[in-house]
Amino acid sequence: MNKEKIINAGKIASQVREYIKPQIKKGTPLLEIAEKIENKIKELGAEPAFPTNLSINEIAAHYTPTHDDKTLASGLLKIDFGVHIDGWIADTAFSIDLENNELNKKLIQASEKALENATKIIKENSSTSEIGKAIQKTFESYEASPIVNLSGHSMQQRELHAGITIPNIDDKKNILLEKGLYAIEPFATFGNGKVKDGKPSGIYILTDDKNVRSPIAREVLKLVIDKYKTLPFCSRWIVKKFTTKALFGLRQLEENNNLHQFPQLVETSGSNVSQSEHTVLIDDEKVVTTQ
Ligand SMILES: [Co+2]
Repeated sequence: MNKEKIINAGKIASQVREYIKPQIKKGTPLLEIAEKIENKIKELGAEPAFPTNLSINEIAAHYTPTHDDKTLASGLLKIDFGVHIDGWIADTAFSIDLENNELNKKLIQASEKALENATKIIKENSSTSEIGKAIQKTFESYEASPIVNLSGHSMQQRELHAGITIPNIDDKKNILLEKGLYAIEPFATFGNGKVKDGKPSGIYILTDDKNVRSPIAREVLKLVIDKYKTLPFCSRWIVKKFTTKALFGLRQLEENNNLHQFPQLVETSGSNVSQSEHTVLIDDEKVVTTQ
């Protein structure tokens, strides 16, 4: 692990969060918010670790604006973004209520408090289920439920989900955490507490670098292999580089199984979802890198 790069990525993520927060109002185009976040990350000397997720209400995750997106910020908005320096990732998220709605506010308090409690207890050798239990208990005190099929995750260089799951419930698996880099991300709802796949998100990840026929698909594939490698990217970034003609290339790459496209994740009962997230480095000491 490169501790210096991990810490710096975390610092940049918190700077970007404080920069964007006051600029998000009801009616702000999501496209503008995403571009501002991603441009600021680059201005501060890092790269986005994945496309900015701006998910509204019952969409829990994986909404990123398309190149021509017209959606305006509203409702319970989750802002989830990542920063990387040489593949070392900081992953952070926060939620905003743009409706002055008491239930939305309560959900946001619940996920913030759950995150606070989880980051307090996480350490080397803590059990993943204990962390999940702390999150679940916090939610119960707000009469909210966790999204049981979304969870925190370990991270490695250029690997956003590196194998270990940090659940938002007591899943009884009791995996003991080693030194490493972890994202904790409680999602709260008053609904069913489960997400299902929704529409395609325009967020992709490379799954196979095998050859593809069409020239534009080849060009896109080369960029993905060289630039994004094993990290997620989106159609908006590809269109920016190659114009809209690249959308055909993306479709081909998906059909040829070079790329996996993530679906949006939607709460099954259509209820609003809040999310809070920090990245924690567990080394000789513990550092919440994105705080
Ligand atoms: Co995450």
